[in-house]
Amino acid sequence: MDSVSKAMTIKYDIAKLNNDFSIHSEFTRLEFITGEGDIPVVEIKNSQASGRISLQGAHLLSWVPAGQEDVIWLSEDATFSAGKSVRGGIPICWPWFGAHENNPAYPAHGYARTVMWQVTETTEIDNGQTQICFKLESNQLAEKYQQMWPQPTTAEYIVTLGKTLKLELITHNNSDQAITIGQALHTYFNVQDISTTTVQGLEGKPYLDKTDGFKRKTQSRSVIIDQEVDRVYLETADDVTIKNKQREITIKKQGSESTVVWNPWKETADKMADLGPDGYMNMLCVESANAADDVRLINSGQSHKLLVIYQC
Ligand code: TA6
Repeated sequence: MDSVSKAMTIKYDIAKLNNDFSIHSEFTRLEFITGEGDIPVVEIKNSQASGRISLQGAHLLSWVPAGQEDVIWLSEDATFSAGKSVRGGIPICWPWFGAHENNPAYPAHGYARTVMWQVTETTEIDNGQTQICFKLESNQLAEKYQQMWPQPTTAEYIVTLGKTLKLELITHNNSDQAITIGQALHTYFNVQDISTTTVQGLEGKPYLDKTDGFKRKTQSRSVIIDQEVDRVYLETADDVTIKNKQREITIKKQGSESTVVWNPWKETADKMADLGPDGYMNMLCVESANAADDVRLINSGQSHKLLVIYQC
């Protein structure tokens, strides 16, 4: 199949996706549309919340609990095109976090955020929430990705959207050897005003400071953002809360003992093409991760689950 026919298949798959997975009930509407850049997007609305997820990267773009502002920040200058990650939302960093260990030419944060994921199931849950499941089979991807990650591995991503947002990222090692994965749900939170925002729950924790040559430091009190912050906090299995005048967002997690906090601040943001004018003032990434010494070894035939719940 040539590239033109392939692109057309993606477009016409919308009808099949709706045929197989759409939900139209009294309380739930789940529908696939062709989004910007011809990339399929699933739109969900139920009695508790609404949301949007791009099938490229299984990238959640919006989560709006009823009566609230979007909890997720999406840059007004975000671009949507095949094979390119989107600035904002919840990029899935997988199967490595940050720079690749041995090959600097491989994409930062892995490739999962730039490839199409398959939808496997949609469900209306009794309590009014909606669940959608995605899958990525590493050995069904283009050759270049299989060269980067030759071990047959399946990633499953289960999104349960309601007044809380539950995200489960499960990695199955289908190969006959152990694998080591790094990952993160690189969530951009909509904080509206960074100057009044703090992150609580990281007090006393060690962190690696990327802005200072990855020096190991200790967080004394709650985190405030008044300069570029790019840190991997270690030993962080407990809840973290983002607080400001508008609201509190609590992050609960399992299968993760590292937490990345990132805000590029003005100078770095100005060098980025897609963060938007003063975008850094409205966003904060707090990422539930398996990064640095928290990467996970998965034995042959075994799985690892990263589970995160956001509540506000
Ligand atoms: O998670 C923090 C971080 O790794 C930062 O160092 C910063 O580069 C950011 O992610 C964004 O990365 P991206 O590859 O999306 O431009």
